[in-house]
Amino acid sequence: MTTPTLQGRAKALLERLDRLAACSETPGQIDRPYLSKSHRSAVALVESWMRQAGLETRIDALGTLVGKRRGSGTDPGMKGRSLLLGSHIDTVRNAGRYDGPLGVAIAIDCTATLRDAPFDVEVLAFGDEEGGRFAGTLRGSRAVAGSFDPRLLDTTDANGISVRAALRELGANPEAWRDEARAAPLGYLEIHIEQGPVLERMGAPLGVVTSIAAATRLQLELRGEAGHAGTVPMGGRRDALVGAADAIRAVRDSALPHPESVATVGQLTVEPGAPNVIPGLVRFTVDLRAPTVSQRDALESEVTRRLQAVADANDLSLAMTRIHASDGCACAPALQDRLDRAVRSLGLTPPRLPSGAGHDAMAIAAATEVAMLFVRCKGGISHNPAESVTEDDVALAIGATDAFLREFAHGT
Ligand code: HGY
Ligand code: MN
Ligand code: MN
Repeated sequence: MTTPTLQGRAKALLERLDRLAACSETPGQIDRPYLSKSHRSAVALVESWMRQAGLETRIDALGTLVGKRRGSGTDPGMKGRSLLLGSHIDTVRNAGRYDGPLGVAIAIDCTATLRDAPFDVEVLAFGDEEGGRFAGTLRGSRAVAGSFDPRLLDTTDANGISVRAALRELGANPEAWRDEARAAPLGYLEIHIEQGPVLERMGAPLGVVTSIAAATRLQLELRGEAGHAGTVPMGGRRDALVGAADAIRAVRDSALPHPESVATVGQLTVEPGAPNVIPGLVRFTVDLRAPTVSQRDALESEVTRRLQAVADANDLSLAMTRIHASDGCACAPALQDRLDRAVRSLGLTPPRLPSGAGHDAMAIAAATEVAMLFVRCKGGISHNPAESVTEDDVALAIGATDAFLREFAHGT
């Protein structure tokens, strides 16, 4: 049997991702929340890929699909030690098909390179990277890193279903969450689309990630007074939606003076939401990112100050809950250099760049050194069905991953 070329592997891999895109809650778009029916069908499909690649598979306590290739056993010092690879297979609403799954599919495809490595290799297909269904994220990767907070099992979705109950429906055993912490992993590699325009602007197919931004996600409530739209004079209304309009602008204005920071209102609901009722309650989210924890915290303080001023000016009450926070992480310099050599072995010179997007690597960094390889995506578009990569760039990503793993395993 001839060894498939990088191009052939990339073509087959992209066809697999096209099939995975059909695993969605919503026909005609990609919408795959953690522990949903579509996540379960995605787990079944990706598990078949893992088994075809000769990996032992299991679903862990937090719903992460794990594909394992055992080491050769030639080095007693490496017994039970794992190199971790992976990314996520859950998605945002109306998502693209590569954010997460591309990294999982490349990791599975490249495990063959580690056939006679002295250590185990595990491919981790995480299911809770995006958040959205349940407040909080990174449950799976935090469990692997040994930093999981079991209270996150009792978070409930909009229908009152808990993470714990949804895990059981997937066939996972959430009570075993402690067992998922890996003892001294050898390292973690995540391949991921850049989700930004930098590589495209530099004409570079691949990039080496230097760090991942710190992030905070807030849930806010502005509460006024519902009333009859026809009878309550404009003066003296306590209209929560007018207040929210001022709040959204205040969030944006908080970030404008800081070019490396971003602030976004992504979700908003209005109650009671009737055309002839003055809105009494608005709930919305704020997503904050900055290169460092101190810059992130300073931005959060500025947003909080401005939102309280908006509430006061509109005679509204403000309630704020931090539903997610990540300190981001630095990618290990030695692994960055190893990735750099791997990409250069293809005749390319990879830029080094930070990631504004969050990744499971942030959580895994609590337990081991992490590295990320970025793949160029068209227009930097992501979290959007127009997300796209080229077969050539995916072939290069596969080649670079093979080279990284070969050097990691054999120093060659
Ligand atoms: O929001 C993020 O940065 C990631 O896509 N979950
Ligand atoms: Mn994403
Ligand atoms: Mn992602």
